[in-house]
Amino acid sequence: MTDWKRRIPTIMTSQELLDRAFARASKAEVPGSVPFDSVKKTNIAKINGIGDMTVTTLLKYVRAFPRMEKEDEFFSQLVDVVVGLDDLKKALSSITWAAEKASHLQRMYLHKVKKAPNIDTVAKVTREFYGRFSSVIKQIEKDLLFAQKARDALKQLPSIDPEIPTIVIAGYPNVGKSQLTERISTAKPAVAPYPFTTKGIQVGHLRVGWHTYQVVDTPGLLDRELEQRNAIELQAILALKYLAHIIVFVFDPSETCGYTMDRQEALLRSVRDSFPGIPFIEVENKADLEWGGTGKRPRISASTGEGVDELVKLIEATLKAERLERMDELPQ
Ligand SMILES: Nc1nc2c(ncn2[C@@H]2O[C@H](COP(=O)(O)OP(=O)(O)OP(=O)(O)O)[C@@H](O)[C@H]2O)c(=O)[nH]1
Ligand SMILES: [Mg+2]
Repeated sequence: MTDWKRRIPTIMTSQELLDRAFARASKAEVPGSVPFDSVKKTNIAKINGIGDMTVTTLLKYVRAFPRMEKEDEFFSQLVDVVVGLDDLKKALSSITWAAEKASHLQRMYLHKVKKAPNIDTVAKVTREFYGRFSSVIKQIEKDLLFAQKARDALKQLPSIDPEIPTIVIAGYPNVGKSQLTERISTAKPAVAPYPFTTKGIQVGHLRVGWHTYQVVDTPGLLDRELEQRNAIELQAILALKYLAHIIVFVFDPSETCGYTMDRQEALLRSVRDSFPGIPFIEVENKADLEWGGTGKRPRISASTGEGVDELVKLIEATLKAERLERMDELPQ
């Protein structure tokens, strides 16, 4: 991922673009040999000022968005889920269209002003330019608004380094994934006592000895078919699919999350089926509460920290075993 995040400027509305351009143009005043000459030169300066400023700004917007063809699969799919790739492309191509149209009007009306035989015609032709130019910019009102919304959404996407081994924390909503992420990594995700607190992917780092790992907190998943998943859940699926070197699956046997263990177990089975070959670590969270637990898995408490050090050791050992396995696969 490049530095595009810093590059995308605030996208102005049609009205703001026009107000800014017309305000600047209203100050233009070019002296001439005779009044007719001065009016002509002044209006030429106004048309150029309005046209240049707006066209440059529109093209700057279009160029600031990342070129999806150049981005990796994970990123472009994430943008698709969060923003909608087709909608984004449509908005950007409308903005490009408006820039071209505006530039065309600018050239056409410059010519008309130059050819105008008298002051009245210059004024009339210039007014006509204002009208047509404004109408083009107003036509892309909704595209500019969309681009602004997309910009805000893109800026919130995490920066993920594909080179760093990545631990993805998954499970039902409200089981304590974010609390656990916060405990083991530098991430500071929101933790709250209701489902779907986490609405996007969050990334933190975990340092163990010489190694640094990425820890990715994901939105909660319900046990249901892929087609029924909403945009929030789909982000979790993308993280599992593209980023996970290891999946830590969190259970809440206290069921204070609001979901039964049966449903949580069913989700684990379906996630395991969907991502074969990725090592899973299953943990039972909220050990500080009064619950029996199943006795099948390590017990932890993301709240008190109980069992968390052991979990980190287990993650390390599992990733190390993975590394060795991969080295075995290399040609000798
Ligand atoms: N008692 C207890 N409560 C916990 C523990 N871990 C998390 N919680 C509480 O469970 C609730 C949900 O925690 P989160 O970390 O937001 O859960 P999540 O899985 O990230 O939830 P979503 O983002 O909504 O999917 C919060 O009220 C936490 O304080 C724990 O180990 N013990
Ligand atoms: Mg969360």
